[in-house]
Amino acid sequence: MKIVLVEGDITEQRVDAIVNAANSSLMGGGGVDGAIHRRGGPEILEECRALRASRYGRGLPTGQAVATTAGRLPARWVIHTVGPVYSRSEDRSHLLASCYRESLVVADALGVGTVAFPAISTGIYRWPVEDAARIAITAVRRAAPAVVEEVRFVLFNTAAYAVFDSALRDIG
Ligand code: AR6
Repeated sequence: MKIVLVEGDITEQRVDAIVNAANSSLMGGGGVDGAIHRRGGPEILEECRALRASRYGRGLPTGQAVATTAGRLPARWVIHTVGPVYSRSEDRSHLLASCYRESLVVADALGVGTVAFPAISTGIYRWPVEDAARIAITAVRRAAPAVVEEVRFVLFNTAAYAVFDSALRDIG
C-alpha cells in the first residue's frame, strides 16, 4: 500500500472513498464535515440520520468509523470517523490512531482501492499538526489493509503539507 500526500480540498478528490472528520452526532458541522455535506448534498445526511435511528442511537463513538454514500461528490463513499478533541492533560493518541485504523477496516470491507484522509482532529479539535501527522502516518503504516492500495492524505494548506511530508520522510 502506498501513501501519497496532496495539498488540496478533499471534496474534489477522485478516489473510491473519502474520510470525514465528523462528530459523534453524525449530523454535520464545520471544517471538512461542513464541506463534505455541502458539496455532497442531502443524501449523505439522510443516511447519517438512518444510522442514528439504527446502529448508532447514541452517536458514533470517538475512534470508530462508518460508511455512507458520497452523494454528489466524485468519490463513491464517505467514511465518517470521530477524532478526539486534543487534551494537554490526557493522552488521547490511541483514539486518533483508531480513527485511521477503523476507517481502513471499513474501506477494506467495502473493497475499495483508494482512500483519502484529511488531517483528523487538527482543526476545530485543535490537535497540534506535527503530532497528528506522526500518529496518522504510523497508524496507516501499521494497519496494512488487504484491499486498499493507496492512502492519500489531503492537506488543506502548504504548512500542513510540509509537516506531513517531513513526518512521512521520518517514518518511511
Ligand atoms: N479538505 C481537506 N482538508 C480540510 C478541508 C477540506 N475541504 N476543510 C478543512 N480541512 P476540522 P476536526 C482541514 O476542523 O479538527 C466539525 O465541526 C483543516 O484545515 O474539519 O477533526 C465536525 O463536525 C484541518 O487541518 O476537523 C466536528 O465537530 C483538518 O481538515 C469537528 O469539526 C481537520 O479540521 C471536528 O474537528
